[in-house]
Amino acid sequence: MAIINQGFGGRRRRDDPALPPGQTLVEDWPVLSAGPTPQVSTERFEFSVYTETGEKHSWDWDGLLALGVEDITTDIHCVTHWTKLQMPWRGVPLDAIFENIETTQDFVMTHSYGGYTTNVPLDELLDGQAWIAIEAEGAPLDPEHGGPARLLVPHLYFWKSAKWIRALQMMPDDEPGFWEQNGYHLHGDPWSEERYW
Ligand SMILES: Nc1nc2c(c(=O)[nH]1)N[C@H]1C(S)=C(S)[C@@H](COP(=O)(O)O)O[C@H]1N2
Ligand SMILES: [Mo]
Repeated sequence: MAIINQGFGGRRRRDDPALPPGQTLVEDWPVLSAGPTPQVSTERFEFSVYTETGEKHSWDWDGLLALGVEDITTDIHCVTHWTKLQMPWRGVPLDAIFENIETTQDFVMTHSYGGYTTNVPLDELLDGQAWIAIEAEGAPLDPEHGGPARLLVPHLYFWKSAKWIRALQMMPDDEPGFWEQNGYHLHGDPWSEERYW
């Protein structure tokens, strides 16, 4: 009789409909940072949106939270093949941030403390698709995971969820950010495996 050792293959849960193609389930939460962790205090924190008119819309920490914090439960998918299911987060929806912002431009470059950038189409940040996250798994975000605040765009690969978020810059055209200039896909949909280009 054959002994079938499911081993790691068993944990891949290949048939799990929540697992995008090529992804493997993790229970822990890996840290992936392209550089050192910037120390950003909530006292010094400022988040801004820059539009094509040169206008700057800014919020300090309390002003950001005053926009309204929501509970989110979502899966996250890293391009390095790990997926974490049903993570509890808390954050401010981008819908609240853009409520009083006028722009005709369709693309956003995100800017982080520390210099990281990534590009996302504006319409993929709205309608309940993205948040400025301030808590995960019931606690304030650890600095290594982007605390005090990071972008959370869970329907795209996790490199789009910029840690230590500082600003969003409106753009007329889609331009590559840090990883996109280094071979990652401009868009990054995990369900169609938009990993590299
Ligand atoms: N500012 C910044 N944001 C970032 C990164 C980074 O290096 N710097 N790495 C990205 C990548 S590739 C991934 S997979 C996730 C990892 O987030 P985590 O370390 O909280 O798991 O953050 C993304 N956001
Ligand atoms: Mo990543």
